Amino acid sequence: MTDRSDSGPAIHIAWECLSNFIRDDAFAARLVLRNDGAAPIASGWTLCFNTCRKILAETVSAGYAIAHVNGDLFALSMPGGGAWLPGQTHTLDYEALHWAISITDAPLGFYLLPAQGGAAVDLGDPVIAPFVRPEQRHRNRGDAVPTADAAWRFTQNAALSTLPEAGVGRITPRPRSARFTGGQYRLGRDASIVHGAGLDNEVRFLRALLADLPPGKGAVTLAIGPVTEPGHEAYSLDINDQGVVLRGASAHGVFNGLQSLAQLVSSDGALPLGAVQDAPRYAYRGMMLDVARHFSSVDTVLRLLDCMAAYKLNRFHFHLTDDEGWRLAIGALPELTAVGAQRGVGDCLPPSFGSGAAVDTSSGSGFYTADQFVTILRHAKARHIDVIPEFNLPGHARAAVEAMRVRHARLVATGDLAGADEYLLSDPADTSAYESVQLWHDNVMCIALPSVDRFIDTVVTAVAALYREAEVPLKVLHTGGDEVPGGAWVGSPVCQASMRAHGWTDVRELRDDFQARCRAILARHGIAFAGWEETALTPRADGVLAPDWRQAGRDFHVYVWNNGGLPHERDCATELAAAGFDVVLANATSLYFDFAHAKHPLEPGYYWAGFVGTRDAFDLAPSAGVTGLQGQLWGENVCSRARLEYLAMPRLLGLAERAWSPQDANPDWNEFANRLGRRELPRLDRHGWHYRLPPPGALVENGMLQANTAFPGLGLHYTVDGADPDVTSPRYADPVSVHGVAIVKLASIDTHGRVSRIVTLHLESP
Ligand code: TNX
Repeated sequence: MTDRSDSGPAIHIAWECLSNFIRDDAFAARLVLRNDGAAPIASGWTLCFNTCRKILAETVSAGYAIAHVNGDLFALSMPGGGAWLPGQTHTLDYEALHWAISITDAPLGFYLLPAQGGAAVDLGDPVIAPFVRPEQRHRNRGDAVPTADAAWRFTQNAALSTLPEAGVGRITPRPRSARFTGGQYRLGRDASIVHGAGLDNEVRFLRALLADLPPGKGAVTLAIGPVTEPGHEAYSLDINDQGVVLRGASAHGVFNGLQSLAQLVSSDGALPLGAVQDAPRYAYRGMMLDVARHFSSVDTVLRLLDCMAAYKLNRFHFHLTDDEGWRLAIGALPELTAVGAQRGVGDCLPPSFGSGAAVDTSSGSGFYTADQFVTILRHAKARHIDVIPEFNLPGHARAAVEAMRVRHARLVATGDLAGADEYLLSDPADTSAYESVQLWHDNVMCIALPSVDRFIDTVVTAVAALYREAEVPLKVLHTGGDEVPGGAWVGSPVCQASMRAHGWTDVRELRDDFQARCRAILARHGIAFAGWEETALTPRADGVLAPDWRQAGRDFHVYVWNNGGLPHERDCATELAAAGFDVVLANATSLYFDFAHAKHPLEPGYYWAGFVGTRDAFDLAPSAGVTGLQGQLWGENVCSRARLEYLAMPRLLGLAERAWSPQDANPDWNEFANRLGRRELPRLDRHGWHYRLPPPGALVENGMLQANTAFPGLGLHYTVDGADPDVTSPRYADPVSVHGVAIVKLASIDTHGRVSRIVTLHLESP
């Protein structure tokens, strides 16, 4: 047995939201900290942690101090306090912005910094008190959004019904036309493949598909040729008693048809006789993954690409850099990953989002080597997915800024002053005071420095070389451009000198010039410019934001996240498209898949623009003139592969349906919900996807338990003896008498026995 005193300090941490009703835009919280170690913790300790909720320093209980370090990192101390004795508890209250109604709002990633510079000790996340009282469950007194509890879900699901087999589409996203005539054709593992030129890649996918079937014959023909539907992604699929003929307008069309074929074939090789004619509604059907806030391994990325391909998504927006991480090795600038891809206590970036003090084990550390990045590009290419890399400039750039500061210091120390300045991204004399949305104070590049242009050119050159190595064209590079905090640049002597020299009076002109330089650098490399909506909007003479006509053009790709966010309820995407920009709709209210699926304390994810259910993506009515749609997986809460998959799915299918399927004034949610419950979720189970299993809706009325599910067909099990449900528990079909029962527990269960969040109903004692 290990003696506790050998294993270092142990601190039990509990956190509770006391109330969101203290004011409209602040809440009160309590931290309870107990020294569970055998030894006292010497006076002068600091307890650091992350929280997305800005703590108001002046509200902290007397005797304690909580300082904002930077970003989401805070430091709690006890100025003048004595040693922290074994068994001793510190209880302190504080207030913070804006509210806390879910686990995502709790602080996390605690670590102890002992006095006198001892090594940091990771303590993990707190025990979070359940959010039960109204003042814990709602953002403020005026928050009328109901909690997504069992009764609420029951009402939401009540309009759904189980459709007859023939009423449920077989292909997702729904194709333009699919007619099945009855009868089957059987494909076996040894089926013959006849194909034309240029389809080796598609033949490989077909072989892999056939390899999963039982032994047997059959015939599949793959060809590139004319099809009835328009566009290079179109395909036609004919299944008759002679075999399968799949024709695509291009290899990509054939690939799309293979995804449909894979959905049609059952595990015994049976295919329905019939014909499919299909083509996408939008050219751009994307997913964005942010690997900066939390790193995702190569395997996790490849899995996401596989899933995207299965649902005919064709653009992967790879958010590679942000304040909290730079994830791609750039040979010429080793600090970018040596410093910028590591988080923890040390010569690297500070812990964020609970990533902890230990650099090596931190979920905030990691990057792709050049070879790994090429692997990702090739994997995407084989699936006809274009990878759009994003390097976020000039804000959201702290990882790069910090890394280049370290590089600067290294070269200054060797006396190489010119070399030191070569890639510096910040002005050492900058006194600008600003705070970004994510609470950083130093995350904006000093855009008047020529070294910033050199940096961009060096990075773009390196990235272009990786694309060449992967034999993939680099057509578009996303430069971010979002959320630059007001106040940046105004205190920088370098920026001020540049503005004087050009006769500019507003930092806006400096920024416009920077963006023009960026576009020129990209143009020299033959790459089109992309950015978030901020890059395409500019204030009119009256100060109101509007599309920047000077920049408009199809080679300018703008990603709209704040649709409706222009003043006067104007539709930003429509206006930008009308102005001539190439617009991708990526709006927070329907397509931010980092948001919580529903308003529930245990549902992970942000919700600053609302809660986003699968139906929100499915129901989206895209703005006129857009090139396509994209789902966003911002990474603050993507702390593991399981979490990534939980957040992505099944919303990704709602996105795919809306982006591919023909426009439909009345999208049939019931049919789609049946398709998910009966076809697609079981298919995802076969690949071990950790999609979100919706907890059942349930209520008890007159002693009868009634339950339902968001996706008809999904297994719904219950117990009445207090045990947690599993696949062996009774499966709910019809209302059940629960007279005399004290506790009912329900869960959705997938075809492999994976259990959703458990729903517990405490019944009145009889
Ligand atoms: C806003 S909207 C961001 C990201 C965050 C995200 C979290 C936009 C372009 N930027 O930096 O990760 O919200 O939901």
